Amino acid sequence: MSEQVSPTELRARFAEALSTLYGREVPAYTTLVEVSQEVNAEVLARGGHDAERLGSIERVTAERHGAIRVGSAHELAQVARVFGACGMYPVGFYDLREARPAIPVVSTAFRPVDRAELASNPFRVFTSVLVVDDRRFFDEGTEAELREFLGARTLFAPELLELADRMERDGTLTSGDADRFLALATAAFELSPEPVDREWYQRLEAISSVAADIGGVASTHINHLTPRVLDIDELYTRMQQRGIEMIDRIQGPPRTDPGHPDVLLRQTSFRALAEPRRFREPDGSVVTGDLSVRFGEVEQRGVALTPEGRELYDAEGIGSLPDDEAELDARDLAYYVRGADGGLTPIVYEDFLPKSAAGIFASNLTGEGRSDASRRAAARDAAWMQDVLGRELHDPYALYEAERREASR
Ligand code: OOG
Ligand code: NI
Repeated sequence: MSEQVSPTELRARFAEALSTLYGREVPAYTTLVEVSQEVNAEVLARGGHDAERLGSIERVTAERHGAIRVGSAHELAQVARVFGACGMYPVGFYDLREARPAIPVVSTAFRPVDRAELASNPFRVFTSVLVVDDRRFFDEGTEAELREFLGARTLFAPELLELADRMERDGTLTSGDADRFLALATAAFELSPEPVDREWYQRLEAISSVAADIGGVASTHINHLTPRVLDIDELYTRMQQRGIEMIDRIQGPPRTDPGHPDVLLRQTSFRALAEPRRFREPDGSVVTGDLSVRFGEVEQRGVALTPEGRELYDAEGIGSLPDDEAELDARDLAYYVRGADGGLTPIVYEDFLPKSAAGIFASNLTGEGRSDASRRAAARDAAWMQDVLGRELHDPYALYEAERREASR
């Protein structure tokens, strides 16, 4: 019998394959990974066991999140099958159209949902889908053109989807099939050499550079791949020292003082680097130009907040939360598991923050874009997304609750 591959192993290998691909495509990413690992080793040496309260060093070293953007409900449903094969399921609904500047997408994150799976490999992908019928961005003519363009492209080969479905059905693939899955899935997220139609791309870019990145090209690509670091302030300084210009701030809660708990998620990024791309000009000729759409990002994760904790944080800022873990737990503001000895272990925040995501998108725009708030919005919500995905859209709070309940039994 040939060797078998599990969804867990497939996920770890997929994350690694994308990391190799992205490092080849965006060399500054490799620097970011190196600096993250350097900082993590130092935090570990300094903090010992405490440094691993939010995840083992093995987990954190392998940990990545990616971001991808697709054009239609049909493409989103296919993405769900590819990630489903890797034990990654949709969690949460994010509406980036509410951001300033507004981005014409809604999003979810595919990730493992059980603690053991997260510990084995926590790979997650923030996935956005263009809202082509939102009149604040696209008039009827542009919507029709977008639908036609997106309807004519194929992001995922039928063979890839067939292998994905087999993995979901059987819970295993032969090693040969797993290799094939990985080759096809990784290639699906590679930057395409296919020429970009200059006129079409620029027309979309005037509305939103994210719309152009999605609907202006015939394939998709990872937009960024993000390592996890245990001290993002230290990383920020070191990247600047290496001559990599970071965006002006760290998104999310400010740094906490030593001994105080890290909460939620802190992120920072460096700007899109211009990458050579081929363009088809209106006269039919093909020339080389460049586009700046991809970038580097790094994250630091802290304890997950309960709905009450999150409400306080969103309304009043980090200062409104107690900086003592026992009190965060006693007032049910953050998720902790109480051990037999009474000690608290934080449940790490595994999701994203809409405000920070908006900041990450914004740091990556080539212009403000153009939208008309007086026109009709398209209805999109978690129920819409669940329907399109054809599978449960998990509520992040329900997952944290369940985890706390089970671990405390
Ligand atoms: C996604 C931006 C959001 C994050 O880490 O919050 C994101 C994108 O640029 O496609 O990745
Ligand atoms: Ni990101």
